[in-house]
Amino acid sequence: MATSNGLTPKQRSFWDDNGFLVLPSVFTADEVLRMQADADFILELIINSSICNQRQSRRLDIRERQSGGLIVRKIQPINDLSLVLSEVAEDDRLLAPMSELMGDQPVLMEEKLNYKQPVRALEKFRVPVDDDRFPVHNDWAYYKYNGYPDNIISSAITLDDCHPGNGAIRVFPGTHHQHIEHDRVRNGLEVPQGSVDLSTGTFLDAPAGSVMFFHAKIVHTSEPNPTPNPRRVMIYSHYPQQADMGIDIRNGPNRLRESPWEWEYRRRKDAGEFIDQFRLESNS
Ligand SMILES: O=C(O)CCC(=O)C(=O)O
Ligand SMILES: [Fe+2]
Repeated sequence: MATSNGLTPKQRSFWDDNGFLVLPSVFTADEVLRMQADADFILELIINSSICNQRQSRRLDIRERQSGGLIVRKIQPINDLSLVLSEVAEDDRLLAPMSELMGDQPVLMEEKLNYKQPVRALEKFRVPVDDDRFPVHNDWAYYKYNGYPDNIISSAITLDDCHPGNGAIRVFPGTHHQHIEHDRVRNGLEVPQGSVDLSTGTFLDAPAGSVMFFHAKIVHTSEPNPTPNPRRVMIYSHYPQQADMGIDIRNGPNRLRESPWEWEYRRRKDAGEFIDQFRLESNS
């Protein structure tokens, strides 16, 4: 039987035990198309404005694959660039179950769009030879430096079908019960070797439009996406209102730093002084 906000007792106890919960196909095919279109818009905007301004946007995480070619790992933050995606952050289909799991009103803390999207060679980018994996970590290892509480909930919305073959997120159930101190590694922070059994884990294996809620302390990772197609996941993180942490303390400064460069690009483009050099082949 569903509770008032729609989660069943079974779903709630699954969350308590495991630290994550997947709700398949929450968003309709039309809504997914609109989110994909805005993901494309943001990708073209950030790459073209980086080329136009001859400086790489701080929003853009792009790497050169060992096998050659560039891959966009993520763009962060993004809500100030998309009405569709900023509205999803407030959607009741996210907030109602989340407030039930959190026991408080969720407040948006930050958001990112993890693309894992190969892009055609652009000589303009001098980027490290690396890949699009995410180390074995929990997100609170990062958030705690800003004094955030450890009961933040993130929601990962699949914009493409996700499966073990395209670099899907893999979570390690139950690891949210006890925080593991992380080591610094090349790509950020990682749990020490041997602290989590890497032969285990549950893949976010779900069609586009699904939602996975995950606890800030649950350990997770993802392997590179070996396919030629994007593996896009939109991730919003909300903190409990009682923490009263203000607005966007981790990413606010980068929005302010990047916005004038994006406007400069738009003005030069509108004036015919700059022609876009990057176009996605088709709007997916
Ligand atoms: O998108 C993924 O595969 C994992 C992302 C992740 O763990 C993060 O952005 O913190
Ligand atoms: Fe993460």
